[in-house]
Order: sequence, then structure tokens, then C-alpha cells
Amino acid sequence: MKKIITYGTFDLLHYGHINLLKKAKDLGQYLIVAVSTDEFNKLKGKSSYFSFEERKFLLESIKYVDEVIPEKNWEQKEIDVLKYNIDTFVIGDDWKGEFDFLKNSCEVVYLPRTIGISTSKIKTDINNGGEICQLERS
Ligand code: C2G
Repeated sequence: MKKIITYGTFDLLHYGHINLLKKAKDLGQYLIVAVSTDEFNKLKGKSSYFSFEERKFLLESIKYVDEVIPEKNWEQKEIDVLKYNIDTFVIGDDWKGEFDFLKNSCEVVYLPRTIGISTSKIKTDINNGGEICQLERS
């Protein structure tokens, strides 16, 4: 059984996240998502709308996701790869090259980000009296 792992905040879950999780799962049979804790988000300079528990619950509800663990720091990845017997580390290509050090322990795959959507875009659009979805526009 090929085991995949990916890491992220996954706030205001959107189809860009789902695309990544689907493509990650397509690379194997078991997908672990390490979701950033609220404390680690602060270290990353991010504040999320949903709490760690809420983001964990949302991710556990996705059919592509088999297990959700906390991402508490930058250093845990190598330990996680060994602890969970991971074959492939996956993350969006906005991180391209940042995690090549993991190539000593597993395959490293950077997947193309979904264009046109992001958590910050959602927040900006809503704050600006927001663009509404296509259906309502027509
Ligand atoms: N993503 C994507 N397409 C988007 C938006 C996000 O493919 N339009 C991907 C990102 O590349 C990442 C994942 O969805 O692989 C989660 O995105 P974030 O929650 O923004 O994660 P990030 O803050 O980049 O945290 O240790 C790694 C960090 O925890 C990654």
C-alpha cells in the first residue's frame, strides 16, 4: 500500500485544496494530511478563520483523506515520513524545491496549484462586496 503525506493550513476549504488532495490520493492508496495547528499557523505568519479542530474535521470528511494529523512545526516532516512509513511527500508547487531534503527518505512531488482560487482571495472578494459565483451572475 503506497502511503502519501501532505501538509498545510487548509483554511476556508476550497476546490484548490480538493484538487490537490485528489491528485495526491491518485498517487497511492492511503493519504495522510498534516494540518497546521493554530500555534504553528502563528509561526507561519498565518491566522485562520477555522480553528485546528474545525479544519481537521473538514479534512476528515473528504473522501480522498484517510488520516489527519497535526502539523506542529517545520521539523516534523522527516520524522513523519519514517513514523508513518511514507512513500511520497506531496505539496503544491508554490513550495517547489523547499522540501527536496526529503528526497533522502521518500519521493517528493510538487503539484501545480489550482489557478484563480486561494483562501486570501476568498477573504478579499467577500470584504470587497465579493464577486459571487457564476450561477448567480447569469
Ligand atoms: N493549494 C493548491 N491550489 C490552490 C491553493 C492551495 O494546490 N489554489 C495547495 C497548496 O499548494 C498546499 C495546500 O493546497 O499544498 C494547502 O494550502 P495552504 O493551506 O495554503 O498550505 P500552506 O500554508 O502553504 O502550508 O509545511 C507546509 C505548510 O504547512 C504548507
